[in-house]
Amino acid sequence: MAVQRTFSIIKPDATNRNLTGAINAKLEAAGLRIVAQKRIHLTKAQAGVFYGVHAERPFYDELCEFMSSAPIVVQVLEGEDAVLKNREVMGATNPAEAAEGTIRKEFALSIGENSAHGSDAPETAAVEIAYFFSGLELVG
Ligand code: DGI
Repeated sequence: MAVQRTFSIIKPDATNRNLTGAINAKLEAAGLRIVAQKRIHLTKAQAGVFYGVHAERPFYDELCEFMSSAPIVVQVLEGEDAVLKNREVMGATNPAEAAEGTIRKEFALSIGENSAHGSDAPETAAVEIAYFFSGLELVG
């Protein structure tokens, strides 16, 4: 597997509890390199565009409220098999089902307030990276 890039978010529940460094330590320990990172505060409409694929789901409004409730840290991670590796470090969506040592097992509060986002495929990663970063901001 070649070097890949993926998109990651440290979500409001985690920034609120000052967990950015703790989460970054787990990402870096897994061999993922943070090649871009910034702290932003989304509007609800911006969160809605990002999660547009979930627009018909019952939790969509709650999700957009949550993602715009406090600052987030958006990141581009680079490494071998980065998409899958980041999904592994993040753990299952529901923290009750997340494996030991994962970000969501250790830090997530609930299935909604689950501390981290990671792209689910290289194609999604490219779209998500382009939503938040310009090429000049990616410093590999
Ligand atoms: O890729 P994931 O973040 O693991 O999961 P996903 O793409 O299925 O869902 C995106 C986010 O939507 C997830 O991180 C949290 C939220 N979500 C998913 N399922 C539920 C949910 N939020 C609530 N409140 N209830 C759900 O069942």
